[in-house]
Amino acid sequence: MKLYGFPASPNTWKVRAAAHQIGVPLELEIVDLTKGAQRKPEYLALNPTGRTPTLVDGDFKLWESSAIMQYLGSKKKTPLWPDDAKARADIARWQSWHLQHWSRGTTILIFENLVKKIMGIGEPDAKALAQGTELFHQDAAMLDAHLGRHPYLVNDTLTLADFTVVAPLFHAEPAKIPLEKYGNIKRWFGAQAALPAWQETAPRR
Ligand SMILES: N[C@@H](CCC(=O)N[C@@H](CS)C(=O)NCC(=O)O)C(=O)O
Repeated sequence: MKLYGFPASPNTWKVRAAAHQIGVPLELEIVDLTKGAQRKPEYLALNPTGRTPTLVDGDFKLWESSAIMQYLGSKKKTPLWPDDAKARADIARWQSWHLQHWSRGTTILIFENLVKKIMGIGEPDAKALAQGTELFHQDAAMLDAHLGRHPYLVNDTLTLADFTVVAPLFHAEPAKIPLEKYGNIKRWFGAQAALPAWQETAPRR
């Protein structure tokens, strides 16, 4: 299977880390977002949204990182995507929350504080930063409370939900994501950051 993606982006990194943990080999095809490769016709033929990542498995093309992770989890028996309807719904719940809520604040902070700097496209916008920070705190408070009661998001064990929700935090430092007061999130993040799956798929700096 081939994954088209950009290694430093959280959406690509988490798919590669989950694939590593599951034990499903993925061949990486780099789509250089800094050069606009996601808007080239040959890439748009795979993924008309012009975003990364995209999985290609034979003649099956799949975009949206959560769907890709679930597909990889179904390819090989794994505790990350247990064969149980309630556990799967619970994982899908956290992935949905990530897409609709958690990724909003974190994406703004990553874009304003990190992407703009790397791309040389100007200074962070104060209004956007304030909005991103407010959204982040709203969601972080709930996440921290959940992680105060549980070591992981679903069934007290590592699943695709953790791989999904933790991903933006790998850029917490340069993106100035304000994690300071969230001790439970920091403990949970630290446990995952120590996994070979994340370390061995980390983008080369
Ligand atoms: N909901 C999508 C989001 C994909 C996404 O926004 N990818 C970013 C990189 S993290 C991208 O390709 N951006 C390029 C662009 O928007 O031009 C997913 O989970 O796969």
